[in-house]
Amino acid sequence: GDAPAWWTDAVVYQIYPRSFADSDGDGIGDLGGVLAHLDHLQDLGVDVIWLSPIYRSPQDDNGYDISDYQDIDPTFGTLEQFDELLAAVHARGMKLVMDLVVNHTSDEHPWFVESRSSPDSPKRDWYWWRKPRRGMEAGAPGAEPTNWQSFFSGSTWELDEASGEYYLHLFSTKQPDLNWENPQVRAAVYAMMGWWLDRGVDGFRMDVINMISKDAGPDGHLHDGPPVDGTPWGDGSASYLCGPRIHEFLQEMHREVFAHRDAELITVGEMPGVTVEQAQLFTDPARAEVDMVFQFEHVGLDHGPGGKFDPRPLRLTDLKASLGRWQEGLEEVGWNSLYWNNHDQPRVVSRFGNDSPEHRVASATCLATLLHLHRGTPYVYQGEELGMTNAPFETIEDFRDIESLNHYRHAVAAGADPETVLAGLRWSGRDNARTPVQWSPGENAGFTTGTPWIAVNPNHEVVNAEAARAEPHSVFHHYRRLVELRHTEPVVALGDFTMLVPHHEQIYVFTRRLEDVELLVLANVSGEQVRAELPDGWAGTEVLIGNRADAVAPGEEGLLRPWEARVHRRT
Ligand code: ISL
Repeated sequence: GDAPAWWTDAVVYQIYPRSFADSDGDGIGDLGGVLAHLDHLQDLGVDVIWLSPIYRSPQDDNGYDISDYQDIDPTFGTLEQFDELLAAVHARGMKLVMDLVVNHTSDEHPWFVESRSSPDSPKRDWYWWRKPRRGMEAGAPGAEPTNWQSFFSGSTWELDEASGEYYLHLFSTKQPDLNWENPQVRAAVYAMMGWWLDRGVDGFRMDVINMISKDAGPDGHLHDGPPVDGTPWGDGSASYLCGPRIHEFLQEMHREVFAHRDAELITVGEMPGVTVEQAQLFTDPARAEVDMVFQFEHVGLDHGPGGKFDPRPLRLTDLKASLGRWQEGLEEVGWNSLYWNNHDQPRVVSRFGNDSPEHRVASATCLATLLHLHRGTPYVYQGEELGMTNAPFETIEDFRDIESLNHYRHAVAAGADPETVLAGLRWSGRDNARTPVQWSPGENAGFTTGTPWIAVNPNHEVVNAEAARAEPHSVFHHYRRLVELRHTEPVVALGDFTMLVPHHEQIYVFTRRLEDVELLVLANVSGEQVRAELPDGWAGTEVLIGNRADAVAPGEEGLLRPWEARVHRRT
């Protein structure tokens, strides 16, 4: 067949600019801060940097609400600075991927301002405008066109008083959904994407891209969804996740934007709710849609019946079953992306590991080893390579994220116990991932000389880049070795995957094989010592990488220490 795509042995590093590094003392990270820390990324060895949105934006959802796709928000810098950053990234042999947020715009985007100006506006149809429910007064309770609940609490519909019509917003009221049924919308988006590619960017991470096709029958009618317990709302996801035209739209985008370019680009579609079967279609190269998708199955395994703010403990067998199924499902066609963290998820060392001083480094490196030895393209989220933890938020005033603040307001108004709601936010809130990157043990962790927009985690005195870079057995150096391994051992990138002992609740074991090279990955995902005999033929084999400085002769004692992970190699 064809040579494997360049991104099969690449590692991507995600920057959330607001929280990465501040260069001008306003307390908010910016492009100057990114430029100042490129050495750190080059030392880590990553191939690609994905920048969360830096476009002009009112920052209602930290930049995922865009009011100008072709300018940089003054908070982050200027287009000139962006060009400088892009050149610096390229000069270091890395690539730069932009966040593409085109399911919705900001309500302050000129397209929406024009659309809202009148029902007769030529851009009215660029968004989803609907009359009140039949026979009901605009604004009356229950008069929303459908019962859908927003991702950020409340209805997905906001009434525009002037016209008496509602507009759809799956996320905040300031994030109206674009109407992809309208060919002008699609053409405008493709032109904008081409503008960035012409400028030299190397691809896109596509925000909630499986939500752009809504299931509106021929008459444009949208349907109610099943009720969501404890709310007046319904779950509309059947009408907007992987809707009827999603593959058509992505194929068209590929044709219009990517097909005629011969640069080495990368596309990854963020797709909440996507199944393995759907992902096979999205990532089959023959269909020309996207290179890979972010799936959400493994980050939902510790959600209780009440959703993400209703936590329950993870069962390792569930995690293995899920990731194993994705490995198998995308073995023949398509490709996996691999991640524990991003700007929407709590920190993995606090979530699936153990962030106590005793276990933090071992559990962070154990989880890293597991993820990076799967088949797929790994994504490292800023601070993950330092073993950064969740934050000690106390009161609701400590939170900044619109999702958390809205959830608190709605839940408490509906009668929930505020302490219980806060406990859920502390566990799952997105702000856990958004506290400033901890560069040094000094003031504000070296993030800013001003007042940080969200509090720095006090554990920066111990957990920081300066300390991690100086300590050979740190989380940072372990990540660096894992990235290097992917570049030097073809079996890590391309080998097939076989899960072993799927029913064991503490150990995670699998093999990878490419021609005559075979790897055995063995990890104790618990804080207790466990018995783990090496499978036949593995005794005495070379240990490629392990996460314990005091590694004993591999496997000879038949024990794995707490959070121990090892990769054996044989030929
Ligand atoms: O964390 C979530 C809310 O519970 C996710 O469902 C999240 O909203 C979903 O992954 C979509 O995320 C993306 O689009 C959002 C933005 O807020 C997120 O930061 C972004 O990653 C809207 O643009």
